[in-house]
Amino acid sequence: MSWIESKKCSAAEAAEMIVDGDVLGVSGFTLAGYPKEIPTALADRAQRLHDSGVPFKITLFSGASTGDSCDGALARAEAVSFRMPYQSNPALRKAINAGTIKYIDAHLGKMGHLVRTGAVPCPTIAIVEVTAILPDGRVCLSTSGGNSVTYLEMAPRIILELNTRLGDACVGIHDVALPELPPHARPLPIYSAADRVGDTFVQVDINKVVAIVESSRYDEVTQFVEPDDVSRNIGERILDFIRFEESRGRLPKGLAYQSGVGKVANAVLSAMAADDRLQQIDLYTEVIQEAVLPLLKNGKLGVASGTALTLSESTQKEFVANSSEWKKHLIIRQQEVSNSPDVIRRVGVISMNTALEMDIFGNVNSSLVSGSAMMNGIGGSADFARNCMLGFFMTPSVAKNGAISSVVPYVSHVDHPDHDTMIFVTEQGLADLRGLAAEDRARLIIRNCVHPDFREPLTDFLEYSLKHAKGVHMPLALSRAFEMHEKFLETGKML
Ligand code: 0RQ
Repeated sequence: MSWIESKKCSAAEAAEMIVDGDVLGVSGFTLAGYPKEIPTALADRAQRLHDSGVPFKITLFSGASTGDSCDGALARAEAVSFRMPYQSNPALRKAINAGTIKYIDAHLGKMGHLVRTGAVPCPTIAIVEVTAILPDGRVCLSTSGGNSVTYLEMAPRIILELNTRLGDACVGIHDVALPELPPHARPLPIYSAADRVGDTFVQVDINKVVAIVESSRYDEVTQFVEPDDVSRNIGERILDFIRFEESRGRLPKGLAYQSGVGKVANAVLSAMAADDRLQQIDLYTEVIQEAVLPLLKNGKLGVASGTALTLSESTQKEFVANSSEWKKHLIIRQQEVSNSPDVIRRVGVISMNTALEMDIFGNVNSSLVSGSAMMNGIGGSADFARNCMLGFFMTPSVAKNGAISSVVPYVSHVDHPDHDTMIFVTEQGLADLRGLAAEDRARLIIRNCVHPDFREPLTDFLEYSLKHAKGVHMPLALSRAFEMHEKFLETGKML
């Protein structure tokens, strides 16, 4: 019997190999390419142990968010004590905000580096979804690169979830390489989104493989929803601005695009696909999401380089059916590479990410509602925002049917400081903050981006601050910085 056949077992048997206190390094990034059968079986096992009074919790490291059969199932079974570096699951989010799961949201480009340098615990077991295992121990990763290579290299034990649903569709899309560690690390020679520097397969030490579990489950990604008017409006403003910058000679041809998660990010990609004036473009991004497909189908996509291919079930089937054509346009990298500051600067990226809230001075909060309740995390947005050539933060000007202004006097949590932000966009308009001092930034943001209902209170705050703040360089009156947030917490409305 081959070593591969000898390691095959059921998900329940593999789950028995995981012990209380294990640190799991799982594949998966933005709902793509995570193990499904094993975490579900592990959640069942944890539930049974808890029912009989036996404690059982694990630490869960991933690339980014995983689907409900991993993050959701384990959170509902109360099987997770600690989670890094990104999530978007409602059950997990609830436990994080209730304080029953400790969570650190980290820059996604840095997570692998933290593990490789010993700054966070080394995974005791890697659980990675693959689509092929070769007799010599090489494996083909599935729909995400994430931190899978790091976890496979670092963990002393490996469980492979061999998913057959994708056939050989993923063979050839991966570019398997990691940056060298300092000191004196040499650069990865990636100069454009299309450059490949690594191998297609990952070499695994077969002596570390303790189990192989077969699966045919799809990534749990919801169906793409067409953009609403507000999102479409924001997308069109961004494209108009890019054209304006190009016409002034301030943007060289050939920059690649990065687009974040969420409905507004999808709308921008849809607007690009529909724009007749847009020539072929490359993406150097992290999530290659469904909205990229119209670009591919109408011949506008050169190469999309990312670390995850996040597709709904029906589109995963389409990918399998057309993989030989799609593969010409797709490169999946490890997230230390897709989100590498060094590479992002060299390639030259136009970056577009969504904010929860922005302030009149240029700071952005992407992660914490009212400064304390975790939404998803910072994700890779800062890897791109700080290192891009041109960076947009976008959001509808109001949330919760107008009860909340997305532009506030001062953000309740800073993910992206004013030093890292360039252009704010809402459906009201766009503010180019580059080269503007604090008071000028504030006046432009209030004039161009704020919903009419909130322009007066924000102007009032600015005028008060100019009179009462300790200095006028950054006119921020501390006593009133959070009065809109406090009002919302007290009454459910910021006004
Ligand atoms: O709540 O679902 O209860 O209605 O926040 O907001 O408008 O649906 O926006 O889906 O585009 O997500 C920032 C969360 C936006 C996302 C965020 C409420 C709003 C709604 C969601 P409901 P929308 P989207 C690449 C880059 C950080 C990571 C990142 C995100 C819910 O884009 O996680 O950029 N970004 N990664 O009602 C209170 C406010 C609010 C608010 C909106 N000011 N206060 N609630 N909401 N604004 C990918 C990766 O890194 C993996």
